[in-house]
Amino acid sequence: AQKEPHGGELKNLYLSEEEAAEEKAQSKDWPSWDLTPRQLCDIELLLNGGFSPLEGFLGKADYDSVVADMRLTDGLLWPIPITLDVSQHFADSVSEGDVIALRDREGVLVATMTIADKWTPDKRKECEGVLGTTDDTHPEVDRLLNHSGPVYLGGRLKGVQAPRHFDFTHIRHSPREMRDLFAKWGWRKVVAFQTRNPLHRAHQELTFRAAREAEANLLLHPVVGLTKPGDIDYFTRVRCYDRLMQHYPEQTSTLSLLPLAMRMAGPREALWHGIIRKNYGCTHFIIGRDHAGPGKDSKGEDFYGPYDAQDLFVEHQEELDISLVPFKQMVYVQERAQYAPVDEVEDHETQLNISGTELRRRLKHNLELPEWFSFPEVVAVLRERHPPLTEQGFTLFFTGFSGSGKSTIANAVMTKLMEMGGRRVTLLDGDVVRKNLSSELGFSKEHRNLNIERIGFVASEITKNGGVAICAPIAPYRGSRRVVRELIEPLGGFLEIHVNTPLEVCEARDRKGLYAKARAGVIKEFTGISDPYEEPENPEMRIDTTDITIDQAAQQVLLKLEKLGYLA
Ligand code: PPS
Repeated sequence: AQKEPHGGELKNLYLSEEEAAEEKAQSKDWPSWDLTPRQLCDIELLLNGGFSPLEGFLGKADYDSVVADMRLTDGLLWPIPITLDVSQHFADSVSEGDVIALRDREGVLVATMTIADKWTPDKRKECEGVLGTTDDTHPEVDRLLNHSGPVYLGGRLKGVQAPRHFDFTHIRHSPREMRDLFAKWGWRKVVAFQTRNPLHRAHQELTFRAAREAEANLLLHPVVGLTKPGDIDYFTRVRCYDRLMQHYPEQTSTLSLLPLAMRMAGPREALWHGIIRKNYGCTHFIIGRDHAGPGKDSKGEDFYGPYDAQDLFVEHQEELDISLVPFKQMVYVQERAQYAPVDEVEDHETQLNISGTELRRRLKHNLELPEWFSFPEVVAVLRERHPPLTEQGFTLFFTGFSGSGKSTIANAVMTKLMEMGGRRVTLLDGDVVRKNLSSELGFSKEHRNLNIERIGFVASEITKNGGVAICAPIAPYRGSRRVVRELIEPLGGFLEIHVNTPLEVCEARDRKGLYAKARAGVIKEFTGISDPYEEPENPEMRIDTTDITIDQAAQQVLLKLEKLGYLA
């Protein structure tokens, strides 16, 4: 017999086909809520029983009890609140007892919920209780305090249509499907490994040992819902896992993807992960160093101790009814040419380790990654995803007064890049953009910001796909320049270049005669004359064209690109 799910019964909240069709027909006039990416993850695991015994988003009493005591009101252990947060506007439009339609982003009906409770939670209290902190460098604190809806709705769910996935469908399983597979394969003991990172030899070693120690089969169960902001995208990770699977003995191990939205809640999250794996039919769960850790707080200290998660798990081991397989950090011992737990390394031995940060650095600069660290096939996938800087896209964002020289320098830089070859370049000059993208816009603050955000969007797409975008608008407002930077930096290079030729010089040049018209009041809201320009505080470069030629200015930009590593 397989391990019982949490609370004794594996839930399946989906209606039968006929019932679902009926529910869908009735739902047309019900208030509709579009689920956020995070809520879509939660609802998938609620509906398919991954979160058994929950039958919907938590009501107020269960929520309060989970936050304070890690338990549902019936006493069952449940460490993480699963809540439906909505906007004030939507909350005001519904009442307890109403049935609402929950839809995905395309409007497809996923489930319906009868509202049992509607309340305004104390989010700070939730942060303290669940996460042990209100420091918003913690990504979940940030989400709760700064981004989530102010009102929670709780109630039972009726599943109509499972959230749809078009990727990796052959390795996505519900708890029922997973359990059936284990039964079919004759896997009685299964140890689960949770991860949100690419796996290297250290992890493989650790999972191997865990499976061997427990005399169990292994389920690699990586999270592909939402993980820590900044993590490697899951498409890349899953390709890595797939390559890695070839290095496990056949018949012993399998890979399945878990659409979980992580909270980075450390110890409490570890318990939750264990419960979910139990629902998937696993008997053992691996917890290593700093499980589901959110990184460092605003004072540079760890939010949770490295082995707090293991300790809390041990405390609740019996109730959890899934065995902990604790692990210390694994390091490579040079003299032994083997991996070992860090506390088993002798003083005279040399331990080697490549951190995540160091890995990213080496990928960025196309430096060697030794075989002891990872498998060549895995490294190849990572290199494909992180091409060296010479192949990565970037944006040059020139900003400055009209007549400062930004368009001319931008043009010169583009021409030189074309001459060098090997790069695809798009020039998004102020005038070009105003003609093709923003022809209906004027020069109010609102319109200028809209113009810059459009430029930013186009530049981000170009950068993402490995091209070079050269932008040269005035872009007088810090806020919209920051928006553009934040949009592009995660996708490739971003260089803000302040062409800080003084206003007097620009006005004296007055190449288009605009300054004269602005002084005469013919042109209103003219930047520098009758409209503000907020100076960049930390641009990557400043160029004053008062005393240098365009050629010299363009050279400065190229030398900067060379220095940063973007030119081959
Ligand atoms: S912004 O603020 O970034 O949206 O401006 P941008 O798209 O770069 O457009 C600036 C060009 O429009 C012409 N122009 C004006 N500029 C500033 N203020 C006012 N009121 C204005 N009216 C027209 C001007 O030619 C700018 O071009 P450049 O190349 O900068 O001289």
